[in-house]
Amino acid sequence: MCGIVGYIGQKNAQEIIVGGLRKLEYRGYDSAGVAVLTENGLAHDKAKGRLAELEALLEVKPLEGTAGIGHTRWATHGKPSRENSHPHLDEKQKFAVVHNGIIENFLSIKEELIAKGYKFISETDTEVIAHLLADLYDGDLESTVRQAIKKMRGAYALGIMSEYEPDKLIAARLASPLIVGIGEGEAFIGSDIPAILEHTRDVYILNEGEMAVLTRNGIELSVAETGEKIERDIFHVEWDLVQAEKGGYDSFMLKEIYEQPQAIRDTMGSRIDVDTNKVVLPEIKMSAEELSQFNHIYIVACGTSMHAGLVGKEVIEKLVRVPVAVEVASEFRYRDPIFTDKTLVVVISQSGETADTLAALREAKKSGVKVLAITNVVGSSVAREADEVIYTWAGPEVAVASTKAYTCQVISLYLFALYFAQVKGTQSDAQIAEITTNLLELPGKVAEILENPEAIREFANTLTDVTSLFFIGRGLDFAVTLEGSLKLKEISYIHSEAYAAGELKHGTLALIEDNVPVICLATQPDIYEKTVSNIVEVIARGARTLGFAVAGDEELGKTVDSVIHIPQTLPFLSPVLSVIPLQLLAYYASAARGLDVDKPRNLAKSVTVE
Ligand code: HGA
Repeated sequence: MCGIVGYIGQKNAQEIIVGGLRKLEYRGYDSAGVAVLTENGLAHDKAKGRLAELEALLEVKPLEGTAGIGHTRWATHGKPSRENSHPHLDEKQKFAVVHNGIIENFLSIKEELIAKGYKFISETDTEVIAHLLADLYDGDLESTVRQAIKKMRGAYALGIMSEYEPDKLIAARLASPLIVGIGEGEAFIGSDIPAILEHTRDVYILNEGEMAVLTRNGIELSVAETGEKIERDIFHVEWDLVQAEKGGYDSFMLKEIYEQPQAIRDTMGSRIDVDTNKVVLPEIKMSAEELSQFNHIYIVACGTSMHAGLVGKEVIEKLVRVPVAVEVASEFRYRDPIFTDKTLVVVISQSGETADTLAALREAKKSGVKVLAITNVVGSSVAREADEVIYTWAGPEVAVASTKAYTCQVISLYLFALYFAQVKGTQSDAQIAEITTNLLELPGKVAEILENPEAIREFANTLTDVTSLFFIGRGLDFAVTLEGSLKLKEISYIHSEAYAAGELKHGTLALIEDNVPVICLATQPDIYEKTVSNIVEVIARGARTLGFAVAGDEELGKTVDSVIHIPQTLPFLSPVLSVIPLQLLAYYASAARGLDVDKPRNLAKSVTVE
């Protein structure tokens, strides 16, 4: 997620914090704020929009002090606004908190606090932390933070300060990155290295569930819940600023590929109730009756989002038995689609500003049809204009070629399909539980694939002189090959086509000749043998084949030239796994050709023109 900077020392905290936030601007954000301990106690200011808006306020009314915390927000819970931006403070303004991530159980904590009389002024999940600290405060900030952390579930990187203990900052993390910087008589908090690189290159990298107490005399690390002290080696940062912005990866795309386990976890987190194993979507405002009357769905999107929609179609049809048509937005908007009062339109857009998707949404709404949006950007045009929104909590995506947004869109479509199935009663509780249990295992399985990129890299290195290649698969595998092919085209400029394996012999097979690479997905058991027959057909024409099979499949390797296994899961969840090596393949093919992976020619991140 976005940016945290904290400082305690001898210098002007506001200047150091705002300077650090500026170094994090490249990640994208919608608002910013800072809190400083001044002579008159805890003071703060915040503003919607660019950092310059905050700076203009601070110029008029500077916050004088030598300890403070700051934040650039990229909204997940509540629209971008001054009220929702961080820091968040308790009612008496004694505690200030900045937070990256999502507090999954914030609603239940909020209800408890409201029952005790606490008043909330924002829509965020983060605000609960400030009130919780005020509620739990026992005269010792450190132990209070530990108690608060025990109550919170989800993902967080936190910067905390209190007027009661002015010579201290607290940093804590679970599943969101956080570092503390070591200085002479000063210490820093940063969500990313660039935030503090100007001031120090010596840092402690906090691990899961760890906490740091920063004073002007030093930094103490401990296990957040127990207080057990931790000894940690200092990490000396050798990176320059550009490398640091990419977290040490060669490109934003690779960084974002590797962020997928966390992004998927965040997107599912609070939406799967681990006690009941059911999906909860409190953001859906329409009633169960209203939702269950839909008997026809259009999924409308462009590019990668449309490919996510193709997976969604299979999943919704399988779980709910409601027909789904997937439409390219630029076509849909002009083609007079058939709407009835039982039609639901689902639009998908990473940025929420995709011009064709937005136009399609407006066409649907003009006809009185309900629209559900799946988007990554809170408060975007698509989110504002749709009747219902499910946010993908993928975090900001910088690389033009979308990766983590795609997997989170697919996850959101699974969640929607399951919720729809629950409402319509088309799946038993046991079936739903089996699926949600398997969904929760996906982040770990994605991480497993990412740990072993070597075989993919080797194959990608053989593609430097290739001018054309093919992807084949059936059913859900075909949907994934479309995305794999698009990714390869976008960033490696190699011509590629994804084909439904059974369609090949109706024309495209004529293009297969000696040494043409064909990437074959065979992860779907019900059509496995049919797919293998098609693979054999391309091999007979001289194709060089790379196969993808599910772990435990010892057969495919006997047919194809080389095989890569993905972990086992329910077959209809496999797209989230099988797409990962295809993203890596595109990345390594592009890198091997020496291309600019993050900024492919002719393309833009957010397509806001028709
Ligand atoms: N969930 C919090 C924090 C989001 C974030 O990480 N922003 O940078 C919110 O919506 O404010």
